[in-house]
Amino acid sequence: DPTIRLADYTRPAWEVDTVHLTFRLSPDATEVRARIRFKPGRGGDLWLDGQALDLLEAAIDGKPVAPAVGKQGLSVPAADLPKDGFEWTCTTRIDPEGNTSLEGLYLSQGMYCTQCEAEGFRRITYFPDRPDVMAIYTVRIESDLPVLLSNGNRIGSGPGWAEWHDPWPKPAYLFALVAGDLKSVTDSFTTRSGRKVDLAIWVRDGDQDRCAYAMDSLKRSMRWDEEVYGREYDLDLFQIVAVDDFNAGAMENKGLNIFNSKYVLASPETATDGDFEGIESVIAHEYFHNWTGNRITCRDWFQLSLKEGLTVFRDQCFTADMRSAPVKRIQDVQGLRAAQFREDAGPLAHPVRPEEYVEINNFYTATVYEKGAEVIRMLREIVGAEAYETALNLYFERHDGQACTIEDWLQVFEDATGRDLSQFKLWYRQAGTPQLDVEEQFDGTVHRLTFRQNVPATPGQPNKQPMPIPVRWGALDASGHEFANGLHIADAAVTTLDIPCSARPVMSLLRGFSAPVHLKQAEQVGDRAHRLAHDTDPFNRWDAGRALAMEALLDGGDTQDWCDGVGRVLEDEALDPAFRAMVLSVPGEGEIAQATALAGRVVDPDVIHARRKQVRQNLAHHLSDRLAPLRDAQQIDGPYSPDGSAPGKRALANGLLGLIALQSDGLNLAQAAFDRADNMTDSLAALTILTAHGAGKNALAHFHHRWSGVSLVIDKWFGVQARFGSIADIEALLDHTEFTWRTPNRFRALIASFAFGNPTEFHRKDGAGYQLLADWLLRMDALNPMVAARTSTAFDSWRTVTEDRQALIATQLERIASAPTLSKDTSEMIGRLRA
Ligand code: BAL
Ligand code: ZN
Repeated sequence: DPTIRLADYTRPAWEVDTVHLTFRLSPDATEVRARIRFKPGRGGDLWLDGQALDLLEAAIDGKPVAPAVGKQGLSVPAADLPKDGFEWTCTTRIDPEGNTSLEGLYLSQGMYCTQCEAEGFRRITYFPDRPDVMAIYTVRIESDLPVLLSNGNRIGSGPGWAEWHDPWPKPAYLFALVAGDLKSVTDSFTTRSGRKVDLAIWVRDGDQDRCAYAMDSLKRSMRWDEEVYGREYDLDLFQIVAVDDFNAGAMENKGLNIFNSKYVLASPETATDGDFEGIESVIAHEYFHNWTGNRITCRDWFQLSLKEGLTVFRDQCFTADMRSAPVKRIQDVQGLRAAQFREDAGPLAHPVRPEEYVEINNFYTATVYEKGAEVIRMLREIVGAEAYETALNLYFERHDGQACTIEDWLQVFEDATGRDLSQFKLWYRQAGTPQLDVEEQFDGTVHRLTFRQNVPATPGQPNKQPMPIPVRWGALDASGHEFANGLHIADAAVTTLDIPCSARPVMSLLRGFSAPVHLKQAEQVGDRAHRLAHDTDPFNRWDAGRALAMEALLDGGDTQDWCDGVGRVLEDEALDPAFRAMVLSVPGEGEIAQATALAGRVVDPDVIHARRKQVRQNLAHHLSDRLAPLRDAQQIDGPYSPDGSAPGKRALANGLLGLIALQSDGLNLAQAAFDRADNMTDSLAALTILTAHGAGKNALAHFHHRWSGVSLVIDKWFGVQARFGSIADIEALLDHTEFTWRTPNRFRALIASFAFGNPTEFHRKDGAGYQLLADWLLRMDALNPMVAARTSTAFDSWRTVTEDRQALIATQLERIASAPTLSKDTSEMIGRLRA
């Protein structure tokens, strides 16, 4: 049975004090010499994980040994081991060039690079590759390449070699090595205690002028963590390396973060406002891991959310502080609903702390990350901001240098607040998005709300217990004045809240999205429009508009109230343009599909597409000649800035342009906007609108010509066509000379954009979309299982679509499942999808 279970956890048999590694780099035959000092743990045989390694020699305390070597690692019987500890040495040979999985040590366009989380270190040398084994590393790199980097501080270098030492004990997943012909952009940061930290961002020659925003984001992150969490950086050097071929977004290796270049490189001409914001938040996220992840790490991979949920929560708060807090909250909830609610509603649903897995890479999910962050947000909501701070200080004090569990985390809160959090722990254990039904009754003196919660059954969890759901609320009177507010904790199957008042109020519930639940509030006619006009909570004001739109989208009903309300918000100059842009946007087809399924109806992507188009047309018609002047009013003077009010104005202007394009002659305006654009945000927005209307041919050709060779921009060119093209277009793009398998960004730009962003073609009734995805998953799986397995989640809602489509998908899932050599990653995912 390949399943790993939380319940089976045992302490390591042997622990590690120090690790000395020497790398002799060579593209297809790198030699790694390891000298590891073991000390007794629980005791027993020595087991060292190892995969795709050639073992050249091994010794214990200098005496050659011949361990039993298998595909997953090697073992030495306890009887052959000195009881008080020993030094293990071995030499392994690995093939970075042939490593297409991009886990372990690999070669990316001439640059050596590592990715060790979760289990990549075992592809470098034999090691107890588990996060509760923490050790001090010294690393020597031998190579003719000019730049040789590893974790910590450089302790020596000469022609063809460099040595690094990291004084902080760390698990193997935080090990990093980089070697290449790289250039650096440098700066420094002085910590609040007055220590100077050198900062370096390493990129390929020619990319230095696109690092300024990343560097600035890093310094702001370092300051913020000092000011808000009291956490100072703990080495004299912090380095970031940008690499084009990377499975994920970035990695928090101690002192040497490695980033997908998408989250480092930006200039106004090549990056959108969204890209800039993405860089700011990912730089912050990886930096914040230094304390939440590295100094305090996870005992085992089931505890992944201990570091990821907390670090996402921290980066969300950072962005909220840097930018507009309400807009950030709306964006985060949109993301949560699009990805996590979707995951939680289907066959891949799992708890924030999973209890079993086959391949841990399959659990770097929206549930572990984003729902994990929501759980911490709720915890802070329940205990209060002050107690949260006290608890966090206790967490850092008590657990610094340790590998911890969710239990340790909650214990800190219990000790700091005196609360019993055993019921709260259900948020970590129970999968599924709770549904919270609210009934309202006004009796002349009291408004009574009755909350009924239901946590749906999910795979392996048929029965659920009630969870504590924090509901922030406000009561509005007929004039929109807020006369009462508070926090209600719905912690039983049924709870009630009484609000004394003399007239029936309009209730604004779940303010700021205070819990990750589906709220079902049977509001009276006009209540939603009232809240869209007056709600003092910006999140709920936006959500009221969204709910109004969704009603029309689901039932093909009247859009008058919604159009009126949106129109009033648009013209309210007192409101932030970014907020107005969000009110203007119509829920996407994926979100409508989810709402359809939640209402117990069958999802027909063609119907959804047509409805959404109609609703947008209604809005364009309703706003008619107000659109152009509103857009003109968002004109920005001065040079491009990714900060301040400019991105919101661009978002609003481009949202309006999307509606203008639905009017006669509107496409000419979009073409003019494309021709005139002097930044990527406006250029890509216009290109997207033109392409969506089948009028993008010339603009696409122009865009491609202009950005030839700039791979992050060429990704956008692939992405736009993948979202709006036909299957034939996408097949042609797969044959394009610039389509490459080695670069996950390119695969995602084409295949994932198609499967997640082009529902009409993906769900084509002849099944061609499903077949295309299955073909390419199979091809990718042979090269890079992790990327293939992630992309397979495009099938996760397959049981909600029409029966004919379900049958077609079932055939493809079966075809993938019966492929002769499927990776463990993809095979686990397909198994769960089909269960
Ligand atoms: N630890 C993997 C990348 C991240 O979440 O930061
Ligand atoms: Zn993270």
